[in-house]
Amino acid sequence: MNYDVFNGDADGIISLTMLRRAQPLNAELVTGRKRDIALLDRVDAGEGDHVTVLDVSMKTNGAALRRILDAGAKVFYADHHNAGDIPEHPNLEAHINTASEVCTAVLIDNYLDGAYRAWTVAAAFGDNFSAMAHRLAVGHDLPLASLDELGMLINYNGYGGSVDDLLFHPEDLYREVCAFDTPMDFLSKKGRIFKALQKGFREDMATVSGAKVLDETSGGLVIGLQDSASSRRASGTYGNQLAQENPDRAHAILTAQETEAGAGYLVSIRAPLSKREGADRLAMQFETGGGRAAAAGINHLPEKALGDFINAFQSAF
Ligand SMILES: [Mn+2]
Repeated sequence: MNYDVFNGDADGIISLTMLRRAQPLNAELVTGRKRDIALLDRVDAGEGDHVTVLDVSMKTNGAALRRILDAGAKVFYADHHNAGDIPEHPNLEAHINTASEVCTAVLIDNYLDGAYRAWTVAAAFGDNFSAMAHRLAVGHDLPLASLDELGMLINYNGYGGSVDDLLFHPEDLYREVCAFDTPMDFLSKKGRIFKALQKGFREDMATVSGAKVLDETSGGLVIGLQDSASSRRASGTYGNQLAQENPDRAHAILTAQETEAGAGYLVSIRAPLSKREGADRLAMQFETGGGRAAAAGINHLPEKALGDFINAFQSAF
């Protein structure tokens, strides 16, 4: 049995597309929304099985990876997130690079000697590596604006509170994308899917652009979004957009949610683009917080902790 395990964002979907164009293989697909990254927990592989893993942290999947390797399966693993300790195991082929200017599609591009460069450029745009996308395109005659929009839209499709929120299940979107050697072919043959993503994106962004300002200072902006699928889909891209328009300002987007723990917010924090630090320290002051210095989040901020959060945000930025 073969398993193709991949993040449900642009980098994951496009990395697998390139790999399977070059090396066709029938495999069971294992994926989910962008934030579902503990994907190897769902794989029960052993002797004689092949597992390919793309664009999910090896640290998060470490225990499941060791279980699968020890059970005798062969694993090909390519990723750019925090890897933790990479196991020394004869069954593991690891392509890990956590440098800040690398995404998984670039690792696959290197592995395949640039055979699907246009896809790599779209994936780099989708993972928010615009400068790198432009560098990768040098010497290739590519429609950069279209590749930028396609990468961004596939990335946007991965955001949501559950797969039910998403316009396309990432597995279905992969099946549509993987039939094409280039994103230009995909765009000309599958314009319907591109238009559906464009339309959803436009509507979601219109919904969130009227959002409530909860706090505003020279150093930061805190935005509140209502509890809706539109908010959950658009918040990530909206945060990136606000950050690009105001690079010296920190941002927090609080999306209202009802959970078993009660009413509260899903919080996404972005440090200023011009000084990418402090987001993780702020998030970790709260029970369900975590993330990186530049971008962090809190899975559930109780309603009554909103004032504490705004105070902590103001002193952090
Ligand atoms: Mn990625």
